[in-house]
Amino acid sequence: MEKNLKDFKAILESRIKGASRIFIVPHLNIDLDAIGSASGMAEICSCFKKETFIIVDDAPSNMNVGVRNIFDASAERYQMISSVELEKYRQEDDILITVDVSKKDLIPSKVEVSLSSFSKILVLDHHKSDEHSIESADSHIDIETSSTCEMITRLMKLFGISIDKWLAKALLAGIFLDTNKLKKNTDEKTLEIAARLIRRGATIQDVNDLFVEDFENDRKVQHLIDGAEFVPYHIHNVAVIYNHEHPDTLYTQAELAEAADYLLPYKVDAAYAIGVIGPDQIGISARTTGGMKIVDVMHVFGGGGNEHSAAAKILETSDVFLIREQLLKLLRQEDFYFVKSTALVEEVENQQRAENSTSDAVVITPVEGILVKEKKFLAG
Ligand SMILES: [Mn+2]
Repeated sequence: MEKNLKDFKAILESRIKGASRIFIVPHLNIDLDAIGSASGMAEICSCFKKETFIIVDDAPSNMNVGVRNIFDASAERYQMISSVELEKYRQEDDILITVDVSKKDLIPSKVEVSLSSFSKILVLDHHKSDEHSIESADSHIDIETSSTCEMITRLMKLFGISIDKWLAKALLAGIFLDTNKLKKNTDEKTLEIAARLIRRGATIQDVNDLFVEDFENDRKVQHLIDGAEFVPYHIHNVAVIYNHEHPDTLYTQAELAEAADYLLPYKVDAAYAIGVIGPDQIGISARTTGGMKIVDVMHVFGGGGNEHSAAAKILETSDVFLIREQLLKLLRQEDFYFVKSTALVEEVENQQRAENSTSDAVVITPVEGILVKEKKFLAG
């Protein structure tokens, strides 16, 4: 692996030296690994006194707090352009380096259409390549490595380029993102690289600070989750989430998805979050751990998805209660559920019997005439 990276280092050096200008492209929907590795690559190129540009099309307002922090600082240190500006900076013998991405549809389309105009293209990535990947003899794709930031840190070591405190933080942030803070895809080498960056001045606290959630957004989603009702249908449990207090609250489909995701670990076959997503538009986001055919349910509402996550957009209504009722009716149909093992059915039925004789938390909703337990789980 190290030998491969050494080979790549030699190629990179000769390509940089032969280039007029260098353009670095991280993937769209930029994340901490992409912006960190783009910054590190820009640092390497600037050590060769080459004019270097990082191409980012994402609107800063759409970035999360941590990405925005690194992006803003990176834009102060390096030349950041959008793909629309690319043409005016182009010269002959320019090279393009993609970082944390190899697939054509994950880079700005304006860059994709001009791929053939670059004298050389280099790809540095840790994602599996496929038929949609950019073809280049100068690629280094290593899916064994935790992150592109880990690769960049190794490259900088091979080049003997010093890493300052800010860059150390940016690179460690990328490693943290892709390893879920060193909890996955982490081996001895990753830890060594992390330690190296910490010695260069990155602190765990500084990096953790980049992972803060947006408080307002978090409160909004939590408030939506407060409206969850847990509906037991025979042996199945489903969570339906909606804002009964303020049914007109505007949500994004991502917020609905976040709310549905949140409920999944609580022994439900599926969770559905319903909310207004636009004028006369209601969104439903559905999640399942595998017990329910949520795609089939979302099909009824004109939506779709895959076996674990699905969604629908319903037009010409903003009546959350109406959609909830329609959904509850569908959820009573047995054929939307996967069959459970007899042992599990027995266990659930026993628990139901035990609970029904003691519980006073069961209420009958007048609208539906079905059993609804507010914020209480059937099988605990
Ligand atoms: Mn990555």
